[in-house]
Amino acid sequence: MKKFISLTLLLSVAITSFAQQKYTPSEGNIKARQEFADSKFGIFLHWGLYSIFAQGEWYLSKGKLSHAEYKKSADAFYPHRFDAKAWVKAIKDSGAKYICLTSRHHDGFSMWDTKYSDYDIVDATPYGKDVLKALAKECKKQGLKFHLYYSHADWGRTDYWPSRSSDKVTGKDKFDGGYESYFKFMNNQLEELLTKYDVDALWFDGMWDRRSVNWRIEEQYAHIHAIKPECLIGNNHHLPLINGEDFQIFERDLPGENKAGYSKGQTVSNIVPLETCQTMNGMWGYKVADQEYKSTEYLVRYLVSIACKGANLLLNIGPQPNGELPAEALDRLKEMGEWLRKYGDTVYGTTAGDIQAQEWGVTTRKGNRLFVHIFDLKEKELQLPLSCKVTKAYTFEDKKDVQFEKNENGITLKFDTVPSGIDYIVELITE
Ligand code: JFZ
Repeated sequence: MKKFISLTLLLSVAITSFAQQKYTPSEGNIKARQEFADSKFGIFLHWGLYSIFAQGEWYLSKGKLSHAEYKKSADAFYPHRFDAKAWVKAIKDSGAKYICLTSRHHDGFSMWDTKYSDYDIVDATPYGKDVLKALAKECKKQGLKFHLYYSHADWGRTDYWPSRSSDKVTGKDKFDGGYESYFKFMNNQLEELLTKYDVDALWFDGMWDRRSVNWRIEEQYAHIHAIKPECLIGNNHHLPLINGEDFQIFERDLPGENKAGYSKGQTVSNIVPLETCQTMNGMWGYKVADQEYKSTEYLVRYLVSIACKGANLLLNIGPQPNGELPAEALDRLKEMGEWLRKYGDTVYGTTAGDIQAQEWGVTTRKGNRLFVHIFDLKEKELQLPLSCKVTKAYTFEDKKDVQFEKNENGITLKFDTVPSGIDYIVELITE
C-alpha cells in the first residue's frame, strides 16, 4: 500500500511538473515586454457583427437572442466607410503606440479570412474584405504594434462549455461534450493569426465564463510561444498571473484596486508589465445610446495615474457599423495627442512614481527624474514625502525653477500662484 501511494505520488508530481513546466521567456520576448511597458498607451477596438445592432458586444447573450437569427446579420455587414489608413493615423496621432483589435469576440464571428470557419468577415458578409489584414498592414506601415483580442468564450459552438453567458443564447444545440475539438479549433485559429498577420500580442478573454474546468491554458500558451516566442500573452481572466503570461490585465481598474468589481483576489505581479483596459464612454462595442464620453481632462489624468502605477492604459473605442470611428472618439484622440506631444516625456518610458496617488495628483519616474503631476491643489505649497535627495525642481513646461524646502519627510514645493490646468508638472532631479 505504502509503495502504491508513493508511486502514485511520484507519478502525479511528474505529470504536474510536466504540465506546468516553468515558462522562460525568450530574449526577444523580454525585449518586447520592455517596449510594451515603455509604450504606456494603446487603443482597444471592439468591432464585430455586434456593432450592427448598436447595442454593445454582449447583445446576443443579454438580449437572449437566437443564435441562428443573429448569424443572419452577417449578410448585412457592409462597413463601406472603413479606412484602415485613417484609423491607424488617428490612433497614432493620439500618441498611442499600439492597437488591440477584437479578432473574434464571444459571438464567435471572426474578423479575418479564417480557414477554420465560414462565419467570418470574408466568407459570410457582402463586404468580403479582411479588415484585420488591412489593419495589420497599416500598423506595420505607420509603426504601431498590433495586438489581437481573442475570446475563449464562444456563444455559438456546441463544443464550447455550457456557461452563465452562453446558456442565455437560444436556438443552439446542446453542448456535445467535446472541448477537445474547440481547443483544437482555437489553436488552429491562433496559429493562423500568428503566422499570417504578424501579431505582437494576444489578449485573451472569457475564462471567467466557466471556472473549474480544464481550459488547458498553459498548453495553449506553450503552443503560441513555440510558434512565436516574442508574442506577448495577456489574459483578462481576473485571476493572479498564470505561468506563460507575459503581461497582466486589469479590467476597468488600476492595478491593485477593485472599484469595478472584476479584480478581487487579483494580486499584482511585479515581474511582468501591467495593463488597465477602460472604455472611452460606457460600453466596449458600439452602443447607440451610449454617448457619455469621458472628458479629455479625465482621460489624460487617468493615463498619468495608471503610469504612476507603472502600468499601461488600453483605451477602448467601439467603431460604428459603417466602419467609422465615432466623431466624439476622434476628438478625444486628437486632444490626447496634443497633450502627449507636449508632455509625453513624463509618461512614455517611465516607471511607477515614488509617491502613489494623492488627492492632489500622482508621480512618475524616469531614471533620476521624478515628475510630480499636480491635478488639483488648493494651496501654494505642496509637501512631498520622499526618501530620495532632491537637487533641483523646475516646471516641466517652461523649465522655471520651483522653490523647495527640505524637511524631515522630504520636501515642500513653494509656488508663486496655485498650480492649475489638466496636469501641472514639476520635474525633480533626484539622487
Ligand atoms: C470582458 C468582455 O466580456 C467584454 O465584452 C469586453 O471585451 C471586456 C474588455 O472584457 O469583460 C467582462 C468580463 C467578465 C465579466 C464582465 C465583463 N463578468 O464576469 O461579469
